[in-house]
Formats: sequence, C-alpha cells, structure tokens
Amino acid sequence: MTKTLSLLTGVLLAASVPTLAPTAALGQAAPEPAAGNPIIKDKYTADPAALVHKGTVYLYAGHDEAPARQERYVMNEWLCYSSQDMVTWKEHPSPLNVKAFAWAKADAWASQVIERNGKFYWYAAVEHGSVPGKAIGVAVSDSPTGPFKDARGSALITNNMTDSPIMWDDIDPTVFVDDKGQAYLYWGNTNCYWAKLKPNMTELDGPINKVTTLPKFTEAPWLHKRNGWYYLSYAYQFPEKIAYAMSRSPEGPWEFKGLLNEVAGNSNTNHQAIIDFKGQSYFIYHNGSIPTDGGSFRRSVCIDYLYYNKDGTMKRVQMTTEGVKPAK
Ligand code: FUB
Repeated sequence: MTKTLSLLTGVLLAASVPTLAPTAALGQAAPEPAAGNPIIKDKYTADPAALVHKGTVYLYAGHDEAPARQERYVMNEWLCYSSQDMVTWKEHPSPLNVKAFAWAKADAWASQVIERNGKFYWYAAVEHGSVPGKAIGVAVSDSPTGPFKDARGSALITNNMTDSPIMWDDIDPTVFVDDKGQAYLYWGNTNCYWAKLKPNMTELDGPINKVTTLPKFTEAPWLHKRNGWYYLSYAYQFPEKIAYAMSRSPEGPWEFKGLLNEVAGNSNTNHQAIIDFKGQSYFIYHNGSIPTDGGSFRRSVCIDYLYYNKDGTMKRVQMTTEGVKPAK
C-alpha cells in the first residue's frame, strides 16, 4: 500500500463488481467451474485469515469491491467460507460489515478470527470515524460464521496510541493464544507492534511494544507456532514479498530467517495466513490473477502447500495455478 493509495481510502463507494464467472455462449454448455487457484472465482477476495475448528477450515477474507479501472481499495464487508478439504469452499452470508463498528467509517481491511473458550473473536482494521487514521476493532460471536457484534463499542487500538507519523500504521491484526493462555496481538504497517491481551480478549494487558528485528517490514504480520517454534511472517518491501522470523517465545527476540514467498502475480500486496490441517501445512495468500480486471485492488485468495525443513525453518513457497489437492 503506498501513501498515495492509502490517502484515497476514506470514501465508501456503492459500486458492484461485475460477475467474474465465465458465462456460456448461446447454445453452448456452461463451462465447469475451474479448480485450483484462485480458490474463489465469483468475487474478489483479499487479506485471507484462516481458522481450523472441529475438522473445518474457516476462511475469512476482505471483499475487494472496486469497479474495474478504479485503482483504490473499496472494501465494505468481510466474507466467510468453510471447507473440510481445502478445495471445496462453501460461502456463508457475510458475517461482518464496517457498519457493525458504530465508531468506524470505512475500510474493511485485513482481519483475523480466533476461538477462545467457545467464543469467536474477530480482530479487524477499519478507518476510525473520529480519531483520524486506521484503528483495530474486535467483534465477537458464539459461532465461527456469526453473526458477529462489536465486543467493546469502541476501538481496541487507535492511531493516537502509537507513535508513527503515518495514519495507517495500525492495521493488519494477528492474534495468538499461547499454551499458557496468554493472548498476544501483533499488528502494524511500517512498524510491527505487539501487546498482550487480557483473558477477556477485548482489552490490552500492558504496554505496546515494537519488534525492531524485521528487515523491510511493510505490514501483514501473522503469528503461528509449530513444534516449539514461534513464527512471525510478514509482508516484506513493496511490492510485497513475504518474509519471516523465528523465536522460542511469542514475545521474541525474533531472528530473521529470510524470504518465504515472492511477489504474487499482478498484485502489489500478498498478505499470508499459515495453518496446519489434516497433517499438511498450507500457505494462504492473495494475488491479482483473475482476468481481465484482477490486480492490486481486485485480488483473489489462493492456497498452496507449505513445507518445513528439519531445523524448523520454512521452505520457499511455490505459487501454483493448480493449487492443492483435497485434504483427507
Ligand atoms: O486490503 C487492504 C490492505 O492491503 C491490507 O490491510 C494490507 O495487508 C494489504 O493487503
């Protein structure tokens, strides 16, 4: 996201995206829906986050609604899909809209949903209505598919709580609950911030800290744990690649390990989520590959395999159009 582009994001547009699915010519059979990447072809989807819950993967994504040739983000709602095999995705009615946060005015940007004690918490970046700049809200539900409602009635993070000169540094939340029950919120653009959350998941529990060991940190932190290692992946440089760091603690210190993914086709952002499901690791991201209008503001979620080395480091992702095979 460039400064210029971000400055253009304050206005909501009531515009619809043209139908993306191929239509049959008169007298011809309708083509079979194509499998593979991108996984959703009838809507533009961006900023994926995924949650594994009781044998199902829930995919949460922003909805890119910018009409063709409008080179700016138009995002009013978030979308939700579920799958038992990572290939067949069922769409659920949109469970969250910017309007659910009465204090927000626009921009359903990147988000993540996690479960704790039977409740589902949705952390989402939006444009604040009265505190200039981006902010992070949290919504809650008893179900992963909603309905979700504002859990606080106010933003959890506002731009004046952090000391960056830019207005969009408080975006892209990722939340992780450690084995001991301590929850962590990481977020940021240009600066990578983190703070502890109270067990209620809706209040900070201590100061806001900065990670200073992530070269070329742009945005999109994602925190996950595997075999005793904590991984902090993030969007690196601009146009974005994905890089990552590792630590033995969710509080760092974070050691930079290198690149994980290249620039994703036809999109200047990449925005990853990483999960394990049915014995396989997955790298979920977006590109701008749907012809003819796909691009940086009409993005599409993709899924490819992720592999680890024996020492716990991650292998470079190979982005494919074939995508993944059904998980068993
Ligand atoms: O979708 C809006 C912004 O673009 C997100 O917050 C960033 O991560 C980038 O993907």
